[in-house]
Amino acid sequence: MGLFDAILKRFANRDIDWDDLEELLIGADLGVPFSMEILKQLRSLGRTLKASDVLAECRRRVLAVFPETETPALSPLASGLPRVVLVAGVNGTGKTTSIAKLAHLLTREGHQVVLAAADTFRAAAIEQLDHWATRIGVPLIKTQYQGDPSAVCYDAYEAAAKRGATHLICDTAGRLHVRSNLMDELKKIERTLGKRDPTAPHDRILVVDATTGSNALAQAREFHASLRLTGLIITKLDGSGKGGMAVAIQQQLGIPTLFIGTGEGIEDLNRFQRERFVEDLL
Ligand SMILES: Nc1nc2c(ncn2[C@@H]2O[C@H](COP(=O)(O)OP(=O)(O)OP(=O)(O)O)[C@@H](O)[C@H]2O)c(=O)[nH]1
Ligand SMILES: [Mg+2]
Repeated sequence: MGLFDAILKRFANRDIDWDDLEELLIGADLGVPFSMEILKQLRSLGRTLKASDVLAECRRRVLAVFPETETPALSPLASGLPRVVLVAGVNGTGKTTSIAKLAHLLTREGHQVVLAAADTFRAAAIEQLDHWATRIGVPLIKTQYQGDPSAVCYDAYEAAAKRGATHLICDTAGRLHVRSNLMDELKKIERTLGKRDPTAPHDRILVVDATTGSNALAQAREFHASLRLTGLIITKLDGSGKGGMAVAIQQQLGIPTLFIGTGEGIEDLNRFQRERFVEDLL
């Protein structure tokens, strides 16, 4: 049940109860500050509100959080050099799968993608990405299990540049945002890529799982402190999570959601469209 249905159901035949409404807004992962703002705004109207007043205000407010964007995310660089996309996140959020879907999406749009298997930490991770790369027909640069992730990215950049690829997407091992040694490894990858192109990595994307609720905000905050994130992929929106964290993360950290994942299949990734997203969220 979406937030709108919940509000309609609860306040259909009675006046708005502010505590109830606060609980619903926060329960939708919109974030405390944002929920408080909406409540304050509604209260300031100073009259008896109907559920429809609340819905209209929520829709207006949520839409306004997301900036209008002119250029699509991950457009090829004007220089013709590979656009380097570093993908990170906690364990199991859907990084590797999302990278495969993203490579497929970009390929379908006519771009040339190279993948780097920089998760050398988990033995099966390289195989997993290799399998996807073969299936979608994009080159994968890899090393042996427990190899140096930075070295893989460096080599992958060479390969991507040589092929004239438009995009290099680097998969990384899942890591807990509270483990500083693992966060340092990401920074090392970043520095290594910067040796080949001082403007790389151009995108530092965090993958969050929609079903983790408000913990996604904590993850974003920590990864942002280390990596200065440029965007978000929200996965598993086919599950119970509605993606309210996109609002909280955009509003509190200024990080835009770029893509959303809605399944385990290769086609199940879409560019973020704010109107559509808000409709689904509410
Ligand atoms: N339902 C659903 N499942 C997804 C989605 N994205 C990924 N998954 C599943 O989530 C599981 C983990 O996906 P991975 O891509 O391996 O996640 P990861 O972040 O690379 O995991 P680690 O490398 O171990 O940190 C797999 O079973 C995927 O099929 C999605 O959008 N919807
Ligand atoms: Mg992975």
